[in-house]
Amino acid sequence: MGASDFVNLPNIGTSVRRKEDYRFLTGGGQYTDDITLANQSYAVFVRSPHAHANINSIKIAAAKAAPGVLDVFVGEDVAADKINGLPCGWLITSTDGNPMKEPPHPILAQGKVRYVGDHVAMVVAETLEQAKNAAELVEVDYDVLSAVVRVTDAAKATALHDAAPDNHCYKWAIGDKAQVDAAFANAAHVTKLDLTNNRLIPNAMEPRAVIGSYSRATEEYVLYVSNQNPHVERLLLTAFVMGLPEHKVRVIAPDVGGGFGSKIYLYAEDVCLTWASKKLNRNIKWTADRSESFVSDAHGRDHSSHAEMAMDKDGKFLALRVHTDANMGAYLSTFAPAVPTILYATLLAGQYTTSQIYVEVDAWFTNTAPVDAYRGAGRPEATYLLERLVTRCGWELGLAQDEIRRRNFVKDFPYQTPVALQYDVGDFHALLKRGNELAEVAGFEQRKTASAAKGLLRGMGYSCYIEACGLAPSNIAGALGARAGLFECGEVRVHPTGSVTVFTGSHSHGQGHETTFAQVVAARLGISVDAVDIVHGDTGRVPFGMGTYGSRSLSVGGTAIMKALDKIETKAKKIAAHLMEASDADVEFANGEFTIKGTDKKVTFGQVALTAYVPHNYPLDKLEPGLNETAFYDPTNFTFPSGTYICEVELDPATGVVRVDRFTAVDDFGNIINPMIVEGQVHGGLVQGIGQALLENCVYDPESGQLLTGSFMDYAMPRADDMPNFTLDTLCTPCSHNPLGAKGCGEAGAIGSPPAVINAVLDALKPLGVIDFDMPASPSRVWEAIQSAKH
Ligand code: MCN
Repeated sequence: MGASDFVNLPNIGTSVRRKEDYRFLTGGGQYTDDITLANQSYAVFVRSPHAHANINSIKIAAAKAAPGVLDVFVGEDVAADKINGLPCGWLITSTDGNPMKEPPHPILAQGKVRYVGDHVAMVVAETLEQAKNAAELVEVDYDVLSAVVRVTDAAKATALHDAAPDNHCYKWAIGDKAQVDAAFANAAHVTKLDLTNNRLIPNAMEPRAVIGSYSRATEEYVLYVSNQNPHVERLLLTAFVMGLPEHKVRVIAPDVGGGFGSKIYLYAEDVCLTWASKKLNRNIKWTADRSESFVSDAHGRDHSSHAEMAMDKDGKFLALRVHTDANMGAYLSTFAPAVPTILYATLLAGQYTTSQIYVEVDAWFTNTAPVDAYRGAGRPEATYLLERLVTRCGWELGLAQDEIRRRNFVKDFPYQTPVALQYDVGDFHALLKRGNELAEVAGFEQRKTASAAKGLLRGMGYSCYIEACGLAPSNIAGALGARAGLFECGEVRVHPTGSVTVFTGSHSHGQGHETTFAQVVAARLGISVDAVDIVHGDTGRVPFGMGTYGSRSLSVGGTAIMKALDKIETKAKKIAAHLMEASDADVEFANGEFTIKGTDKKVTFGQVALTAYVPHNYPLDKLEPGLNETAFYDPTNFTFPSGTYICEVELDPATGVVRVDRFTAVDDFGNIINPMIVEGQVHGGLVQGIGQALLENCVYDPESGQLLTGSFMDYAMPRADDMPNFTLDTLCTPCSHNPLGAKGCGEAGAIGSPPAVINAVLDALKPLGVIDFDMPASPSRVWEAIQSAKH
């Protein structure tokens, strides 16, 4: 079925209420920490208080003797059982001929700690209280070493790893440097900008949690874990770390209270608890407290970049040159190398026809928590850089923010960028036009005058983003050097009474798949949404899956389900043909009914389902009973959502307080299954993006390497009263290569919004002489910028 037929089916494009919400709103959700297994014990981790130190000794005798303690483990215990370090590095290949440095990432530290929060020992006791008390008795003798936290200082700092004496991890580049340099040499105007993309701490509402369980009877492990991709977690755990046969490990990711990318990797705690559950023959639970989450969840962003745009005299972009230093933290996290490379540099063409682009990335180790994917992963960093630079180009040439963009938009599709991606569809002019209308741009000057009358400044900022999601086409990822393919799996099981259970490799941790995937199935089969259940998050029930990240679930996971439905329809037509004594080729299926063209014969989907399992006069020699199909789907391209975001801020120059007064977002997500859920996704993304731009900032002390923003007292999360009422709209150019015509929507808000906010802040501050500013635009930082511009 093609996208144009699909979109006209009942239930598609309808704001069906979320099926999962009754469970969540009535306290019926079951998160990992809600699960209590028989004979359950509790783990507590002893973590490094230092950013960088050699470990002289660890004394555990007193802790072992403490009441209720089952055992205390250190790095040597794990190593003695031949447990490998966490997997890293295999996603990309460096491009300068020097192999990427992939130093070991031990499950528990061995001889050295490299960031505050690094795992030193694990205490397991009968109760959580006892485990906590015993952890206090573990004595670690450290020799403190000097620490480095900023990428810009990394090259000259004390080495974290023997394998990387200058703390350099890898170099990666894309584009033709010689051609870019030549274009710069002939440019009428060059705009330059230095930018920092601030480090963020993910802070999902549910902290990470794990239960390790082992059965001596079946020799099987079960790992309950708050995770976004249980099959990948199992693969990494068994094949890369523990050397276990995969079929002996079941990973269950039950209800998960948000992940935002921070729960796609295998963490040390997951391995420790799985390993120790067999050693102690006990079920063991660990749940991070909020302070632990701050220091030990993988962080996001943390780029330092220099960008230059070469233009002709009319502001037409000729070439873009970017150098980025990316902070990888103390160890290379599992998916981290892909973030500042294939997910970042390939997006730097943006919505524009810049014909030459060269991007060079250096990745560095520092004494900070490992950095990995966080909502958008690389794409917010690319969009922030490009959209800040484009606004600056406009200022320097005296062109309005929308005009400089309009002059450079891609108009013809498909469009091949100079940095690997091929955009299939889009209409950037239409998005900008609609954005300008909804944002009431014509009335801006009047609003600015009204603000001025109150002693306030007003500014307006644009961001026209495009992102690549629906990760991933394995062929494109492979061509970019990725050493792993990606696809998704869906199984559709039709029951005899015509209800349906779908097993999907996608994992919902807030995105509403139990509703939207059910809408897709109900629409195709002509049954009610309530007759469809979606099962996810359990390697024991779902055949296989690559999980949820990169806004891929609908376009990749949903399409896998569509492919399984194609097979269901083909087989169901055969059964219907048998029932109606006709040829398969003459059977048509629509609205839950099978008919024979030109006759009044018909059978319902329910009749066919029953016949599949309770065959009567069934042609068993020609047709198997049952109606249960599985499909795997690997797309041929990414999907490319795009949008125009326009932010208007009001700023008090006396206090530096910035208030977002208006925010308009017009997105193109292709065909939409559930507008209400999509709107919710956009709201969430916008709040995260505006949070990064105004409030959130992870700060390590540059001398000691201590995390200074280690609680919500110091790390400012966005709250409802920091946000305006958003003005939202969507336009649609259907994705050309999936049968849903859908593009991803889960990250767009976080990708597109930060530059819109900072461009607005700078627009307001420009009259005071402030022309550059790094996120977050917190009151003290804005006030300081105003003061320094005065002197
Ligand atoms: N959808 C739709 N029509 C479209 C596109 C999507 O109806 N054209 C629906 C989908 O069916 C799905 C939801 O919108 O119910 C999001 O779909 P999609 O864009 O495919 O994104 P994913 O489901 O793959 O979610 C991943 C994305 C990412 S990468 C992050 S990070 C993120 C996000 O989703 N983390 C989240 N949104 C989150 N929302 C919550 N509540 N919690 C998180 O951790």
